[in-house]
Amino acid sequence: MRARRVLPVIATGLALAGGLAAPIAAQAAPAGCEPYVALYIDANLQRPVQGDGFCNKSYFDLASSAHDKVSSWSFTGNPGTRACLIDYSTGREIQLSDITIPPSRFASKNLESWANDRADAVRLC
Ligand SMILES: [Ca+2]
Repeated sequence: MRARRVLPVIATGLALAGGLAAPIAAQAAPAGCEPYVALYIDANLQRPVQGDGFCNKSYFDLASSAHDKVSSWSFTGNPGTRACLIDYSTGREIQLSDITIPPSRFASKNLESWANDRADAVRLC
């Protein structure tokens, strides 16, 4: 009876798949790593192209999906924490926007037209 021998193998495979799903979901949860920045290509704050937490760092470069494409961004975490959106132009750092987290623990901004589609990195500032 081959069918009886196959079933435990399928069950083991499902258990492994379930075990892999949990860490991926945990990684995607912004609450685990604050302060947390989300970057959006459009100004409507829908579906971020990149989200990143500052767990053990104070700076990160934007992914290719967000680099020179950001039109709006949001920042969440402890009130008073400040982040700056940065562009590098001919070796100089240009601050495009900044957000200081308010008592509500969340803020978002649309970039002004001169700063649109220029961001290269984010850092705590
Ligand atoms: Ca740039």
